[in-house]
Parts: sequence; structure tokens; C-alpha cells
Amino acid sequence: MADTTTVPQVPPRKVNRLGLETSTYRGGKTTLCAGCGHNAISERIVEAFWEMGVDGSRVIKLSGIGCSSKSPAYFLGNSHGFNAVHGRMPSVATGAVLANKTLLAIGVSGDGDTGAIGIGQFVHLMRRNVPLIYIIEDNGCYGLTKGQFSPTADVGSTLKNGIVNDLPPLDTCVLAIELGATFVARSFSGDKKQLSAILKAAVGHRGTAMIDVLSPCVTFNDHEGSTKSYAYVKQHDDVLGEISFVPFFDDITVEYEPGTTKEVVLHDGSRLYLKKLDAEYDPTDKLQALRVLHETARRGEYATGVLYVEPDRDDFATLLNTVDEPLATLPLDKVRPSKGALDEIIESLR
Ligand SMILES: Cc1ncc(C[n+]2csc(CCOP(=O)(O)OP(=O)(O)O)c2C)c(N)n1
Ligand code: SF4
Ligand SMILES: [Mg+2]
Repeated sequence: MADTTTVPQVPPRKVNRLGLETSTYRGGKTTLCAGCGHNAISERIVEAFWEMGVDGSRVIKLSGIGCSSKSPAYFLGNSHGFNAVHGRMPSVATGAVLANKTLLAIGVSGDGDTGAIGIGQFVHLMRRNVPLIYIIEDNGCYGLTKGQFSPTADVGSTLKNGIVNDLPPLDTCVLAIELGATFVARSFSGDKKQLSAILKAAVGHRGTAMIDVLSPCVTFNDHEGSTKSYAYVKQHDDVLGEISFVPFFDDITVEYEPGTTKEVVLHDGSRLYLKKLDAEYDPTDKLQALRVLHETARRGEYATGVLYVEPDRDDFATLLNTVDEPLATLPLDKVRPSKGALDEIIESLR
């Protein structure tokens, strides 16, 4: 009798250019609240790093303290990690990338971690153009300590118990542009397509890529009266443009209409395409970026997209001319003067 059993079809494994599946880019199971915007951001990081074919063993993840700062535990499980003190991640990140130029660094902070206790460190990180993707998971509150207002909470927004915020907010994008960051973007945790394109472009950038991601806290800041809730952001999101991103290892085949799309060549040869709403929008124009941010803020809106890019400035490690080889693997004779050289110095001081 003929064999009628059919062999079940196994779908082909979807792998990236390193032959890895997305599962390699995941981390531990999240302990954040279900629906927290921070979880969606971790998902986008997993996707973007997988799509870019980043080697996880070359990545260092850094963070401070907060629900947001717990996120690196939930992505890139095969990478190096350092959970710093509250607001002090920038100095640890600076040390790490100076000691090892071969690392790709990604830092996750919160609006409290960055805008309150860590504001001094943030300022110097931005002006130094440290090669680091710096993500602020911005929910307008201190989620981990039960939802107090953070420095990015808008005037007039309310806590769950009705208390009204009467202090003006910091705009981290305005600050980053003013301070010298060379890639500044804002997105929304619920906008998969835009956030994914921005993250991929940030991976291709050499210098500080500062991304402020509006990320509603569903437990303490997703109610009426909050300007960082899902409903509010969806209604007041002024998208700057549709972004296409082509990694440098792919053929550049993206279609775009001349005159409506801005092409930006990133440091590693990757290209970022911004489809502009406003034909005048040029992400390399610093003054325009600041004007757009101020104008949208005045209307109670958030401009989202890549707001500013300066692809050609030297990053901090290049500026300091640090060695290419990681300090940890440099042989002793390269990091310590020989006895003869030391004796000579001592002799010259007599
Ligand atoms: C030195 C120090 N001060 C205060 C705290 C308490 N604390 C922990 S997290 C946090 C705020 C976190 O807010 P944010 O950075 O916005 O993160 P979120 O939890 O909202 O994601 C504060 C004040 C601390 N851990 N260490
Ligand atoms: S408290 Fe808020 S910020 Fe923290 S995990 Fe829950 S939803 Fe997210
Ligand atoms: Mg917060």
C-alpha cells in the first residue's frame, strides 16, 4: 500500500546576516507592569539589533536606576552589562567606551534618572559626543518610586491623586541639541515603525545618539490629566517625517522622491532617509530643529522623528586619540613605562 503520511512542513528559520534568530537578541522575562511602554521599547531594541546583524558580544548595555533602567535585563542577553548608580550611568559609559573602542554602547535611562539626579552627567555626556546610544524612556514620572512628577512632566499635568504640576518641564531634545549631541530624536513607544527606524539609524551613528522615547507609565501616569498617556500622545504626536533606513551592508535600493526626502549619510556609510511633512525640514539645521521643538511644545504637541543629525563631528574617543586595542588586552609593556624609562625620568628630576 502507498504511504499516504505527509511530512509536516517546518517553516524556514528566519535569521539575520550573522545567521542568528531574534531569540538570540532577547533577554530575561520582564518584571515591569504589563502594558508599560518600556517593554515595547525593549522589543524594538531586540528587533533593531537583530535586523542590523549586530554581534551581541560586542555590545555593552548600561543604565542607572528606575523601571526604565531595569530594561537592559530584558534585551540582548548575550551582551555585557552594567547597572550604575541613579543618574551616574553617563560617567560609567564614558569610561567603558574610552577603555574599549570596539564596543557598541547602549544606555537606557529614565526622565528622572536623566533630568533630575543625573542632569549634570547628562550635560557633559552630550557635549563630549561620547559614542553611545542614549535612550530616555520618558514617562513624566518616577515610576519605580510610585509616580511622583519628574522634570519632564508638563505644567498642569496631574498625578493620579489630583495634585497638579506647576513647574515648567525640561525638554531633553532641546537640551541635547544645545549641548552638542550629534543625533537627536524623539519617538513614542507605541510607534513601532518609527522607533525601529530611529534605533537602526542610531546603531549606524558614531557619536552620541540621544533618543527620547515617550513611554506611558500605565500604573501611575496613564490617566486623564497626564500629558504622557497613550491617549494624549497619540492625539498630539506631530510626526516630522516618515523615516527609511538602509544599513551600510545592504544595497541602497530605497525609493524616494527627490525634493520630498532628505538623505543623511551616517558615519559608517549607512543612509537615513527622512520623508518630510514640511518640505523645508532639514535635520542638519540646528536652529530649525530648535524652532520646531519650541513651536510644537507651545501647541502642546510633540515633534517626533529624527530632529537633528550632525554626522561628521569627531566622537570623544577619536578626539582623545585613544588606542584602538582595548585597554584590558594591551600587553604590560604598552601600558607601563619600562624601568629604564622611569629611571631616566627620575634622574632628570634630581
Ligand atoms: C541616590 C538615589 N536617590 C533616589 C533614589 C530613589 N529612586 C529610585 S528610581 C527613582 C526615579 C526613577 O524615575 P525614572 O528615572 O523616571 O524611571 P522610571 O521608573 O519612571 O522608569 C528614584 C528617585 C535612588 N535609588 N537613589
Ligand atoms: S510602575 Fe510604571 S514605569 Fe514602572 S513598570 Fe509599571 S508601568 Fe512601567
Ligand atoms: Mg520616569
